[in-house]
Amino acid sequence: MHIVFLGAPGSGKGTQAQRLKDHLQIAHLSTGEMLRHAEEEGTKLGHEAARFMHAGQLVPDEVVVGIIFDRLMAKDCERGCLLDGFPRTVPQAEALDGMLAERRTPLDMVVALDVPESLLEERLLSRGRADDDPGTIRERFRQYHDLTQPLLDYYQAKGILRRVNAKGTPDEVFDRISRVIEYAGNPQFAGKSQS
Ligand code: B4P
Repeated sequence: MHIVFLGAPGSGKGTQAQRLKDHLQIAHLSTGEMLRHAEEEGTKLGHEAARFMHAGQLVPDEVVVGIIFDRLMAKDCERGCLLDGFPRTVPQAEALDGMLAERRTPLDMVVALDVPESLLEERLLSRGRADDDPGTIRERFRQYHDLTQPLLDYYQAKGILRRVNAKGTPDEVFDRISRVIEYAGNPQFAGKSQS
C-alpha cells in the first residue's frame, strides 16, 4: 500500500504518519526528516538543503526526487510506504508516478490534512524548530500555496484524493484518518475507529 500525506506546514503530516506506520506496518518516508538528518550529519546534500529550508523554501525537485528514488528501492519499501511531505510540487508528483509505474505499484491514496492557517501558525510557533520563526513561516505558506496546493487538483483528477479535517487533537485526527483508510478497504483498521 502506498499513501501520500499532503498538507500545509504544521498540518500534522509527520505526527500522523508516525502513528499510521505502526498500524499498517509499512515504511515511513519523511523528506523533511531526511533533509534535517543530512544537515545534522554535515553532508554536502545537508548543507545545500539547509540553505533552502532555513529560508522557508522548498529544496529543488531534483534533489528531493533523487533521495526518494533511492529510498523507495530499499527492501523495507517492498510492501509499500507512507510518503510524508513528498511530493510537494507537480514535477515531484509526476516523478513519483513514473517511479511507481516502473515498480507496477500504484499510489493507493492521498490523504490531505485540512487545517485553518491561523491554527497552523500557532502550532509551528510553539514547535520552535529552526525553520519556525514568523518570517520563515510566512514564506513556507507562500510556497505551499504556489507550489503544493495545485497537487490537490492533480490527485482529485486521479480520483485518489481524500480530504480529512485535521483540526482537533492528534487522537481525533488519527481516528478520522483511520476511518478513511478503513473505508478504502484496509483490514488493519477494521473495528478500530468509532463513528
Ligand atoms: P516537513 O518536515 O515536512 O515539515 P512540516 O510541513 O513543517 O510539518 P508537518 O506537517 O509534518 O507537521 P508536524 O507533524 O511536525 O518539511 C520541512 C522542510 O523540508 C520544508 O519547509 C522544505 O524546506 C523541506 N522539504 C521537505 N520535503 C520537501 C519536498 N518534498 N520538496 C522540497 N522541499 C521539501 O506538526 C507540527 C506541530 O504541530 C508539531 O509541534 C506537532 O506536535 C503539532 N501538532 C500536530 N498535530 C497536532 C494537533 N492535532 N493538535 C495540536 N498540535 C498538533
